[in-house]
Amino acid sequence: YTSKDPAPDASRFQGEGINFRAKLIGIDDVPEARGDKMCQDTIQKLKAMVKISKEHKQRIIVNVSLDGLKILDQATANIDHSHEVHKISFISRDITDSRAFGYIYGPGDGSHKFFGIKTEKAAENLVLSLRDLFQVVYELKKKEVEDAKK
Ligand code: I3P
Repeated sequence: YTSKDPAPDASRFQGEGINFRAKLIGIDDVPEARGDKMCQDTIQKLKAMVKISKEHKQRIIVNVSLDGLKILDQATANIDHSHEVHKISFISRDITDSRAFGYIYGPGDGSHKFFGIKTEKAAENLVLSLRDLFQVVYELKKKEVEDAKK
């Protein structure tokens, strides 16, 4: 992304934002804030654990808004996780599965957690929305800084 590209439409992230139906593959501690290989290994490990457990994955809603990314339980609508944009350090496609992706969240204490997600439709829709959200938040922040200088 460069500043020459048109800024994505911010309005779709305002208010309630956008909801994606998905399932939670799993959550795991990871040592680094970023890394494709680390994410690919972790999502494979989480998928293997789901297989062994023989349990159904939890059905979730992934909500994407200016607040960041929220994971809600589909059955209860309870917000299980809420992750601000600036605490998400990495997004990773699952190269073996077009319906899966993961991201790394850092609460700010130096630890990092990987969230593995299986989307109902192509994961690309959600990944591209997240990329747009990051640009929108970046532009808003930049504008805020510029306005403060005036
Ligand atoms: C899968 C199987 C899994 C299900 C998965 C299906 O079908 O029903 O139990 O995961 O859904 O694709 P198959 O046996 O034909 O491979 P959950 O039980 O965790 O929902 P998914 O594709 O959404 O992961």
